[in-house]
Amino acid sequence: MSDSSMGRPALDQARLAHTPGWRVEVVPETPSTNAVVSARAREGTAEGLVVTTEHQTAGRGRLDRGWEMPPRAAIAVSVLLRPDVPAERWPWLPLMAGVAVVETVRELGCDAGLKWPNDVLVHGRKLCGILVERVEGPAGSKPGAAAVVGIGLNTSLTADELPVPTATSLAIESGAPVDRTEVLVTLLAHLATAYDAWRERPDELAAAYGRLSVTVGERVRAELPGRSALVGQATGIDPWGRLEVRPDQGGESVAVGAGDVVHLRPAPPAEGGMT
Ligand code: BT5
Repeated sequence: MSDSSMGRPALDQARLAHTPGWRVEVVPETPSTNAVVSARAREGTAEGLVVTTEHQTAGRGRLDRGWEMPPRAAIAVSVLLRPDVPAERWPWLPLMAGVAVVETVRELGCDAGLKWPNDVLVHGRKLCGILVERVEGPAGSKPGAAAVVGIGLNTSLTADELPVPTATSLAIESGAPVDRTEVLVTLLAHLATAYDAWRERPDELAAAYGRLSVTVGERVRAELPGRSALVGQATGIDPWGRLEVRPDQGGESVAVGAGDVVHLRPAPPAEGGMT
């Protein structure tokens, strides 16, 4: 056992095995739970597989970035879904997972919100990141395409262990020890509920996302891939999960579907305008 995992309990595999609605597997160590579940998806594994680990050694972030976590100090989990939903609605999946995470940590007393599209923030610091990857089946095959929903949630990292200064953990926020198994069981229950809502009552999920968003209503700068940055007011989320931004310089609202968003301070009042 490495120094950092000393005194940190292992996940309770027996309890996880009885998580309603999911088939949970715990692997001692893996480069990436998303890579494990993607491989299983390509083999045709059915929806509902969940893979988690005590130690993820080469976690993947979005846009080829990395995700770091010390052993037993965080949750790295990936879930295999095969949504019977038109492909154009799949961009909502990361937002759906974000709703499940925020509802989980709020239930544990942590006042988190969602930065578009799916960073879970507490007081502006990142508690959790989400990476959803689409895995194609062999052409014409059943069961076809899958979505791998990967969630990295900082549970008991100490301030010294944070990989970046903009991160935080549940233990730092609460000042109390955190039971990773309990958090994971709660998360999987919220994920099942959010997944059902997304498939059957998308307006309900969209409303929940809107309530939990810390981006909608903010002034933002959106870094658009291959284009110049867009600065304006975030006014809402469209049916395809894109952030609607009303540009400062006027003109039509722009729907931002990819890229990074930075929260800005409110614009100064226009000269000669009302204060
Ligand atoms: C994400 O990417 O936030 C998605 C992270 C998804 C990780 C999960 S863990 C289970 C599953 N298996 C995987 O291999 N991945 C998924 P992005 O928005 O690109 O943010 C990445 C950036 O967050 C990095 O470049 C760092 O700046 C920062 N970062 C890295 N580790 C962090 C941590 N533990 N907590 C907070 N920020 C972190």
